[in-house]
Amino acid sequence: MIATKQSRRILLKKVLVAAVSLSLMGALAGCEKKDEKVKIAMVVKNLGNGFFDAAHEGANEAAKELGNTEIIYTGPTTPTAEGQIEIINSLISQHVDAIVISANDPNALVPITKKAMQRGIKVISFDSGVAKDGRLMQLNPSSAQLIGEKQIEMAADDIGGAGEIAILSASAQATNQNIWIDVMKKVLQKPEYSKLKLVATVYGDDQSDKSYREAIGLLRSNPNLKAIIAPTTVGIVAASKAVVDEHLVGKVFVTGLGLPSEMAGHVKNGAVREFAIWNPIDLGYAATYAASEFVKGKAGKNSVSAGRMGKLVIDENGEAALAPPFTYNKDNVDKFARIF
Ligand code: RAM
Repeated sequence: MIATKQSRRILLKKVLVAAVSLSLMGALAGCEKKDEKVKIAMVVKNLGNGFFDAAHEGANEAAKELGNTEIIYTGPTTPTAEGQIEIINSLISQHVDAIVISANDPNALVPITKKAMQRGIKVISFDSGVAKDGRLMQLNPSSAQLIGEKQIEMAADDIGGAGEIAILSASAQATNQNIWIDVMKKVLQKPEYSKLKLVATVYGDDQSDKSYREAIGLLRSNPNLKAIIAPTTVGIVAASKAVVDEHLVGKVFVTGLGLPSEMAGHVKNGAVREFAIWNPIDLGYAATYAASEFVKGKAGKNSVSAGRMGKLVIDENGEAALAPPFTYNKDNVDKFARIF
C-alpha cells in the first residue's frame, strides 16, 4: 500500500516535471519565433489585375531586401469585401504577422481587421484604404487631391475644355476610386471647368468584361459624349477598347489611370492621348517594408521607414502618401511599358 502511494508520488512528480519542461519548451519556441520567417500577407482587391501583380513584384523586392520574410499574395476573384473577409479569417488562423490590404470597402472590413489586430497581426492598408479604426496606417499612392485634379485636367485638355464627360469606375464601394471621384466632382465646380458636364458615373467592378459593357453603354446612351475618365487600370483599357470598337477614335477620348504596359497600344491607336499613374511596384514595396517595420516594433507614431522609398510621414488620420502621379503619352509610354 505504502509502496503504491510512493510510486504514485513519484509518478506525479514525473508528470509535473514533464509538464514544466514542456511549457519551458513552449516558451523557448515562442522566443525562437523571432528567428522564424516574418509572414506578410498582401491581400489585393482581386486577383488577375496587372496593377496588383506589379505591387506584388514590389512586395517580393521588399521581402528579399528585408530577408527572412515570406510574402503570401492573395485576394478574391472578384473585388468584394465578403471575399476579403473570408481570406482574412483564414490568414488569422494561419497566424500571419502582418496583412497589407487594398480594401474593397472602407467600413465593411473593419470588424475583421480589428479581430486580426487583436490577435497581434499588424494590419496596414495601401492603395485603397480601410477606415482608420481598422488599420495601423493607410499608404496612399499620392494625394487624393492631386489624383482627382490630374484626371479632370487631362480630360479637359483632350476635348478643348468643353463637352460631356463620364466616369467609368471600379467597384461602387472602392475606397480609393470613391475618394478620387469626390475630388473630381469638386474640381469640376471650378470656373475653368464650367464647360465640362459630367453626365454619368458607372461601375465596371475592375472586371474587363463588365467594364467594357459599361463603356459601350455610356457611348451608346450619350451620343454627345466627348471623354471617358476611368480612374482604374482595368476600366481604362476596357473603355479604350470600346471607343475603338465603336469607331469613335478622335470623337471620344479616354483618360484616367492606367498601366503603360497595358495602354501603349491605345495611345498609339489614338483612343487615348494621355493618362496618369504612379509606380505600383514602389507602392507594393513601400507598403510591405512598412508592414515589416510594424511587425518588428520599429514603426513610430508619426513615421515609418519604407526602405529605398525613404521615410513615410504618417499624418493625424494615420495616412501617408508617396509621390505625385506621372503622366504618360506617345512620347514616353513605350519606355515605361517595359517596367509596369
Ligand atoms: C485598379 C485598382 C486599384 C487602383 C488602380 C488605379 O487597378 O482599382 O485599386 O489604384 O486601378
